Amino acid sequence: NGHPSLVLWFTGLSGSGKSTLAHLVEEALFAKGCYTYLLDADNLRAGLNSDLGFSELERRENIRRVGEVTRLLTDAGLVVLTAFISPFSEDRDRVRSLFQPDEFVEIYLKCPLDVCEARDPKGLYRKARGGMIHSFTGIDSPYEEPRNPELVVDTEVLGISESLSSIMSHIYTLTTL
Ligand code: GGZ
Repeated sequence: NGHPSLVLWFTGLSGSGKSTLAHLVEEALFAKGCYTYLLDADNLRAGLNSDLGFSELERRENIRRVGEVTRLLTDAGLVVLTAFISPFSEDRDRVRSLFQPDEFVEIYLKCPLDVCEARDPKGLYRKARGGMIHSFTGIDSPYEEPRNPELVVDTEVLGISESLSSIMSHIYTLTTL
C-alpha cells in the first residue's frame, strides 16, 4: 500500500500560517496512512542549521540544505512537508529542480504584511519594528512572491479549516493516496 513520495513546500511571510497548516496537512495525511515528515525552522535551525542566521547568504544556505534533506527523505519514500519562509525565488526554483515536476508542490500562503504583523503570534514583528531584531522578513529583509506556485492559499481571507480543505483538495487532484 505504497504512496508516491511528494514534497509539499509551504512558503510565505512569518505569521502567514505555514507551520499551522503544514502540521494540519501532515495530520490529515497521516490519518490516511501516509508516511510523512515535517521540516521547519524549529527542527532544522535547532540542529543541522544551527550555524545559520538570517542574512541573505545564510537564508540561502538554509534553504539549500533543506532542499537536500528533503531530497533524501523523499528518496526514502516519505511525503515531506516543509514550512520555511524561503524568501528567494531562485532558491525555491533550485530546490524544485531536485524533483520530478509531479513530485513538487509549491504552496504559497498569501497574506499581506500588515495582516501578518497584526497577528504577530510571537511578538517578532514588534521587536523588528523596535529595532531589537534586524533583517526581519517583510520589514528590512525581502520576500519575493512566488510567480508560478502550484497553489496559492489566501490566508488573509480563508480561515484555517478552509485553507486546509483547499490544500487537501489540491493534493487529491494529484494522487489518490
Ligand atoms: C524572519 C525570523 C527572523 C528574521 C527569527 N526573519 O514566525 P516564526 O519566527 O516562528 O518563523 C520564523 C523563522 C524563520 O525561519 P526560516 O528558516 O523559515 O527562514 S528562511 O526561510 O528565510 O531562512 C521566525 C523566526 O524564524 N525568525 N528571526 N530575522 N524570521
